[in-house]
Amino acid sequence: MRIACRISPGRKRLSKMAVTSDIVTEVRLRVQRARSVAVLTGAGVSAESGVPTFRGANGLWRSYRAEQLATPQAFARDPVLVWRWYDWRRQRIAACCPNPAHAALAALERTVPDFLLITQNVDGLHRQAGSTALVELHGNLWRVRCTAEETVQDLPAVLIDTIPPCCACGALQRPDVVWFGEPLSEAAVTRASQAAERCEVMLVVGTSLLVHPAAALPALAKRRGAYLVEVNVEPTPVTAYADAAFQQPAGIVLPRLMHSC
Ligand code: BV8
Repeated sequence: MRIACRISPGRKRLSKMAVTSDIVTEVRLRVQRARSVAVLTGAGVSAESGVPTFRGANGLWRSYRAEQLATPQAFARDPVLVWRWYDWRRQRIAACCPNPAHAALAALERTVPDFLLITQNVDGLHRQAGSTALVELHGNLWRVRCTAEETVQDLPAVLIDTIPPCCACGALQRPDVVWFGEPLSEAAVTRASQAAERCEVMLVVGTSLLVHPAAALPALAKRRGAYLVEVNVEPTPVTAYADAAFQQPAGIVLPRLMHSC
């Protein structure tokens, strides 16, 4: 199997095949020997499960872009429209299963003493695959939050009785996700930043690194001396300074990188 990959500029350029087996072996050894590993994932890790990414060709819904609907202003203006988008996504995701990339990361967690999976995804597929050392930076669309009392509850039913759902107190319930312009949970950001600061290896999987503050985590890890591995089907701002960059689908590369971990 050919994995298109590049290696940090300081390394001698070997033949494509040698680099492929050489760099895969190096990444495997780094991960096996690491006491502390952090992983940052984005929508690309769920792409092979059939979940639309945000900025890919199918990142549209009724010609809206996510940034137009995933905001408090859009919800205040038209809660029914925003809920119809989330309902559409929940129904799409309900038909999707975790893919080998999710499974590889859930298995990796069991072999690393200090492991944290930091995801920007709200689809719940990492949890479904068995990941438990997990920070969902942007929330989870299978939970809802009361707009008056801030109480959070699971809403696993694929078909929602009434849209928009209401709390027992009578107030609207919103998806328990972080919208653009809203602050992330301080506890989640602290936990993610501390993991980035102390990890020996960071895997950056399936994210365009356009959304902050998550996008700043790989540079933080690199500054602290982490060995940075990117898995993405296209280049991103991290590719230039990653120690290893694999430009193939996560569902193919991650199981190979985790083999015999
Ligand atoms: C905040 C939940 C402050 C909702 C989401 C600094 C600089 C610039 C801008 C800002 C900044 N600081 C803050 C901002 C503003 C803003 C922001 O970052 N804007 C961007 C668009 C410029 N950030 C915020 O508003 C954040 N809040 O900072 O608050 C604050 C403080 C105090 C008081 C008030 C405010 C909140 C951001 C969270 C937004 N919510 N989601 C929902 O999902 O419904 S973000 C949304 O984008 C998703 O969570 C998604 O995961 C995330 C990031 O996108 P990606 O995951 O990377 O997905 P994308 O489609 O872009 O890319 C997919 C990648 O996968 C691609 O690279 C593709 O090549 C690759 N791929 C595809 N297939 C595969 C693959 N790779 C491997 N294998 C494959 N098979």
